[in-house]
Amino acid sequence: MAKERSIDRATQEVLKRAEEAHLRTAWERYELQQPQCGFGQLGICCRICNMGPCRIDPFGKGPSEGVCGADADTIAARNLARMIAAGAAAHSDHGRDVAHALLLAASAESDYQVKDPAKLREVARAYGIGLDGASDREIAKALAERALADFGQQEGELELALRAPKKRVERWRELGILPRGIDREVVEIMHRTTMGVDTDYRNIIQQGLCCALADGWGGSMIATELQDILFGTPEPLRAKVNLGVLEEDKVNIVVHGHEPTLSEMVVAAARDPELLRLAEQKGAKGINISGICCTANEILMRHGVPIAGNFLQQELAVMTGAVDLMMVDVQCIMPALSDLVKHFHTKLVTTSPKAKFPGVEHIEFSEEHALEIAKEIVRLGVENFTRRSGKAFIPKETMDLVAGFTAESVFTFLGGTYRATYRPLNDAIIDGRLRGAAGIVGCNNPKITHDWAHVEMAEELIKHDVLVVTTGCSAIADAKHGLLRPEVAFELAGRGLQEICEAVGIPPVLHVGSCVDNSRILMTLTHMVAEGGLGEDIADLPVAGAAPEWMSEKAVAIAFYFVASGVFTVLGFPFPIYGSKKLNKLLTEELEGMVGGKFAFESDPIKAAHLMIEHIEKKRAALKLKEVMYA
Ligand code: SF4
Ligand code: MSK
Repeated sequence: MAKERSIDRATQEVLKRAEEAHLRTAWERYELQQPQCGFGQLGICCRICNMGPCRIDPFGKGPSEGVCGADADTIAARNLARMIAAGAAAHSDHGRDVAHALLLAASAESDYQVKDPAKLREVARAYGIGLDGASDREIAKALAERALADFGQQEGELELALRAPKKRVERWRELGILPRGIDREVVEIMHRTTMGVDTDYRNIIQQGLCCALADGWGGSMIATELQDILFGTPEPLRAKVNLGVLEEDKVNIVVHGHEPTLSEMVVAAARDPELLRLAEQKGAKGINISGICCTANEILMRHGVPIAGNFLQQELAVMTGAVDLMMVDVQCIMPALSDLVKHFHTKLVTTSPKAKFPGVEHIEFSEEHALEIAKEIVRLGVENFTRRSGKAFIPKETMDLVAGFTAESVFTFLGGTYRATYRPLNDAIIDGRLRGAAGIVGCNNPKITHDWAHVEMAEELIKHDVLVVTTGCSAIADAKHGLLRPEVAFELAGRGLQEICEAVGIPPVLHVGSCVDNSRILMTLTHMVAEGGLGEDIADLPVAGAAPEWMSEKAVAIAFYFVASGVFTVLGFPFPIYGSKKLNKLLTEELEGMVGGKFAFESDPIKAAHLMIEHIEKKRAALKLKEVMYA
């Protein structure tokens, strides 16, 4: 059973223990949900107004419209657009909080400081902020204010979206999907999809594309860029991953969620001499911070802090009995944790005013008192160490990894320290040493064997000389299976990719960060176009994207902004749209003529990888590139 659930050994071991202890996990709860609602899966139920809930009969025997007359196309498009709005809102609200932290960093008293002044200046330049003679603090203030204004901007064009290749920007303008302001595009979806407004499924999806762009080139990009400014732009580094990073004899504090504003401070607090002394007094050999999900990716990328696991491992970390405190902020936190911790000594602490759990201790985070609050949380974890009862069950599995790649460091790495350029990457694709590049991102989902689709797909692509970049829980899956080690290129990559990995010293799968850091992939694609030789638009590049185990609304927003940016994107599960043939056709065929990208749905990761390879070949042929060297 455990093997069908996950390909990860540590996960299998803890799942076995959970079964013996009659503890439920997401996998059991998923089984208890069977059969899941067919109308929901097809996207043809609507409860937008109180004349409903309404549902459309997919077999054409029952009702073909809701009480108001909305048909399957309208209902499915509205539901999907609302998923995009929710995903964009989540990423963008994260970006807003980071912008607020940057504003605080402009004052001398703040716990936050500008750590990357070069990036501060680069992003300020993108906003057209005058830099002459200005101090870091002055620029930080001006930039934070401009970024914050992007959320409420009512007219005009989002400044960061104009970083995209010229042809792409023109296409967005022609289609009327260049975002005006971040919040505005989210709100407009909510308005258009309320009862009795937009009925045209094409028009609804058009706004969905616009809102998704406001996420990728707006909210998410603001989050990534400003985090780099505040916490430092990541550099390649070595670290470890999987539940085996928990340490029996140390205080284990696990941070889980998405925003690094607090977890950065927790990393600093764990080095506090007073807290380290306290840990010693309690009988611990130190304080061990590790992470789950994207907040883990954030502190891994910048500090090499180990990752305990990805999305489906959050409950399993608690089940080891070794976690003294789990601190959560926002997004991807299972409500089940609050009951689960009652079976263990683990203290669960919520920190965001946006995410409280009934009965769970809440220590509210504020950027104004960041370090003080982080110390309070770490202290609580240290004090809880003595409450551990019995021996912890920590699986031995850990894996080495190299992470910390960015649009900038790929640039430097591939170009060599003295020649920071994308030229070698583009040339490798042009010469056929590399077939192309692919982004594999997104979550885990108990509907599919945990980590399996991520790993299979990545292995198949690198075998065919496709360089893979990865983020989020996909990156953690690949890391656990050793794909983020440079040496894996010799075992699994095609000969062309092997030669590049050897020459440059990089793994064939590059970890570029958290979910908001998918914006790094947008910038990487932009740099590739700017370097020349691979067309004039992102849609011309021999690249593709995938989210083989997606579950979150945020993944829907991400998939849409990649497609809207011109990238062919394969999802492991279809969107809930199969109740509308027209909507399916629009997304999987017709979008390509509009935005240059389109969707495919394929649950077999090997077949999905070959859809991506076929697309890459199609683009190579259009660019009249040579045959790949080692086909
Ligand atoms: Fe039913 Fe129309 Fe109301 Fe939806 S908006 S619940 S389809 S009446
Ligand atoms: S954490 S959004 S489960 S990737 Fe970003 Fe993982 Fe998906 Fe959450």
